[in-house]
Amino acid sequence: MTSPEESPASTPAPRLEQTRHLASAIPGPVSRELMSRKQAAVSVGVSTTMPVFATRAAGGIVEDVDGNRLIDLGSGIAVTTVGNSDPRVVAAVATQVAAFTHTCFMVTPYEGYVAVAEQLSRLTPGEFEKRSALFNSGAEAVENAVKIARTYTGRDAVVVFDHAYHGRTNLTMAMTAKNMPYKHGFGPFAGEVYRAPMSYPFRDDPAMDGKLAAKRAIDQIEVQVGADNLAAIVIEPIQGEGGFVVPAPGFLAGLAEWCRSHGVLFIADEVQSGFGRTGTWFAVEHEGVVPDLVVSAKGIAGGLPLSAVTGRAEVMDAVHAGGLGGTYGGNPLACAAALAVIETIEADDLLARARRIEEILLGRLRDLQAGDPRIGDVRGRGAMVAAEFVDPTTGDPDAALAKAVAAHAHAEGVITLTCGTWGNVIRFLPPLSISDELLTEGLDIVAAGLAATR
Ligand code: PLZ
Repeated sequence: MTSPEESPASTPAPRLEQTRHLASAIPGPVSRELMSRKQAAVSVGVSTTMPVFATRAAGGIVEDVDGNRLIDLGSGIAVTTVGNSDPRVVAAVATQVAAFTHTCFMVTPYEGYVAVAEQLSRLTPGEFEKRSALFNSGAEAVENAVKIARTYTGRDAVVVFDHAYHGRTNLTMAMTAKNMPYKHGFGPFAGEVYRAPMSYPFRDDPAMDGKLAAKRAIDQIEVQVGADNLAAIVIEPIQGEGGFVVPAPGFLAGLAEWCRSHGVLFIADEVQSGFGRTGTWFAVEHEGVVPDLVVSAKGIAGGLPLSAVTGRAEVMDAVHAGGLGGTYGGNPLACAAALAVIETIEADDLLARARRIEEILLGRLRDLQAGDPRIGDVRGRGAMVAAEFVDPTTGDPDAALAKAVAAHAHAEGVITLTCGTWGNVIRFLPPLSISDELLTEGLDIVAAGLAATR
């Protein structure tokens, strides 16, 4: 691995020291000042996990306006997978921004967009001819995947799952499971979206293996929707906001097989789980499942806004000419960044790095779990790992504990995110560029937070 300090001389080194450092309380005075400006200028609807304002970030560190250096266990919600301001991404974007910033691909196209689509054809699962379309956000790409599936199948209904998160636009709010904060008061929502039971091994009956969980979902879909009305199943292979729920082995394959035999498209929302995060390019690969359409975003472009729908050529080309697009979709800067991200993941073997991070995360969290019954479950793959907190006697979700542990980490300079339907899960999403030392130090602080709440 190349640390930011060792990056090639031809690319600008971020020179951000890779150590945690507390120069002030969290938040410090400059962040406090900015937070009061935020309150006076930014809608209260847009909230922040930590009340500190960033100035620079690289490797495994985010530096704030008060000179604090925070350990990054969040990657801006699974976005800066190759590391923040990775020198190769910076150089690619700098070259592109100096050449041209925008023409609109629908007006005068450019090579970068096509090159990203070619790479997606190569990297997504499935040995068949593929096409892609590029967009700006995860939600926008999920919406477009549904549009494409409806056109191809001539059917309306879409099935999503308990605990699912697919975005905040109208259609994707309908697809997202959790009311607060994502949906509350924002309806009415788009129709023809149906919810099926997810495989959630920690909370399912132990006898409910992947096959049975798939059968449970399929039975409900057949009764409540009917395969003939169903365009697609949309599923996160490992759920993100919903709690890093890893379905039981065989669940995804069971659903995919049923889809195939009923002319229903299987769409993998890999917005959070994709692009190397779990140690493979896409998380469905762990289950040997080949989706008809794959949705990418977040990690694809190292922080520049880019998303994609990639899939079977006959499906993607069922749409009428001009039916897909948008002013900024596949913006040239974002495409340049994505090509550099792909090159970086391959050159630095970041898939192996994600698997090494998995060992560290799972190993440490399982050790903690062995001595602390409040950790009900430890799960995840690669650099997408979580601990679920419960009341040890009842098994009920313990959101207050997750919140207290995260607050302790924040005060000590570790960016830690929570998630889960009940808010009782702490998730670990470090950039793959983090050092073992910083990752271990971050985990030490989380462990100390846990001990402090006993
Ligand atoms: N699908 C699986 O994880 C975004 C949301 C943060 P956008 N997850 C982070 C928040 O509170 O808004 C996400 C996801 C999955 C779709 C999306 C949506 O991606 O790029 O945020 O639109």
